Amino acid sequence: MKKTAIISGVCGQDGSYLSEFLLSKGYKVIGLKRRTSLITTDRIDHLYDNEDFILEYHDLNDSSSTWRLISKYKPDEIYNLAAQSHVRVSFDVPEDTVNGISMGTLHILEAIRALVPDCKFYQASSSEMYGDAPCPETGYTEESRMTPASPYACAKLFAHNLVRNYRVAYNMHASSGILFNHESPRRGETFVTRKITLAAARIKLGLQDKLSLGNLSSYRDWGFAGDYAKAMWLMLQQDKADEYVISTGHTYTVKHFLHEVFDIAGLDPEKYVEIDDRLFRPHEVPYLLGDSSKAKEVLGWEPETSFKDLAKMMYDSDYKFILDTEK
Ligand code: NAP
Ligand code: F7E
Repeated sequence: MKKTAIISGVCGQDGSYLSEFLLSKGYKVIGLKRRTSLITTDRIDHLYDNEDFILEYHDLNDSSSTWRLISKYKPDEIYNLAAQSHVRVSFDVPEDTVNGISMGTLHILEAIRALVPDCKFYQASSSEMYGDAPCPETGYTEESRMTPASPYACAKLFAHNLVRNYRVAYNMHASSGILFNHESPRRGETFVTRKITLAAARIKLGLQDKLSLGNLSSYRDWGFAGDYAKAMWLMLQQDKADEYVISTGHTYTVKHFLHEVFDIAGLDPEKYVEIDDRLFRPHEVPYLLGDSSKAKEVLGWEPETSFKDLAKMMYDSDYKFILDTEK
């Protein structure tokens, strides 16, 4: 019998890669999307013809939809990827961000406990939970101190703790992946990597002449989203639920990413980049480096895409995209 998996936030970057991955493994995938005034299914449009891919409306802030869908499909696995995931925006809409992430996760856990106690659960935790806590030389581990630095990160830490609590209190198979930044050609256009690759492509094609950025000195441990989707699945295939850091073990500044991409494009960033104070955050996360030794040892997971390959993959894809759509 086919396994059934529910993915919340299916229209997002990770939802699309995870859907492809689970369908390739023979799952029936129930993708949950929320109602939006414009169509947001671009990343999953190519999956529509697959009879094992079903879309349903859901919202993290509507617990009735959570309970109804879990009751209807009685899934074997649930991947909770939905979130207002933009850290800077979480300072502007803190209540919506925090409610969705914290109460949305609580409702899923409660529905699993009541309706499908054997269902395995994955929570999309985040490296943002470490905030500005001191980083060990070899990177943050599952045991490192967490001092979140945004409403988004505070809510993610609440949900992370809740998952651990339900795992222990009710013996639920509930795991958290502490994923460090992961990017791809499908990354949202307002995250810094995609903003840079899109701008470089437009500048190269003579369609843009300025790129406004905020803090260029923060460090991020950037991996490829396609590699990280596999790690989510691996966590739910273990006998015991647990929490795992998923990262590359390399960290670079935003400035380094900018130069990498502009070098690929044959452009000088000094000519085009301007710093806009409005893009700085009230509380910045200055340095993120992950130590994913536990994932390697227990899950057999390792990242497969280098920083340079990721930057090139994203620039090449955006160059083609802009050429096809705007030129
Ligand atoms: P994403 O592209 O922003 O996708 C998030 C999805 O959640 C979107 O499809 C969004 O819908 C949906 N969503 C937002 N608010 C919702 C609500 N109230 N109810 C239902 N759905 C809602 O994010 P991602 O990069 O794929 O990340 C997936 C998850 O991993 C998120 O929880 C994120 O916080 C977490 N995470 C991401 C990273 C990373 O580097 N990418 C790292 C660690 C953790 P719309 O399409 O309608 O906006
Ligand atoms: O910022 C700096 C910014 O928005 C990265 C989310 O997926 O990963 C992501 O969160 C850095 C920050 O990602 C701009 O200040 C400079 O230091 O691309 P970002 P993020 O905040 O690290 C984590 C793991 C998640 O969980 C989140 O969901 O880049 N930066 N100039 C800028 N950032 C943006 N967005 N735009 C700029 O113009």
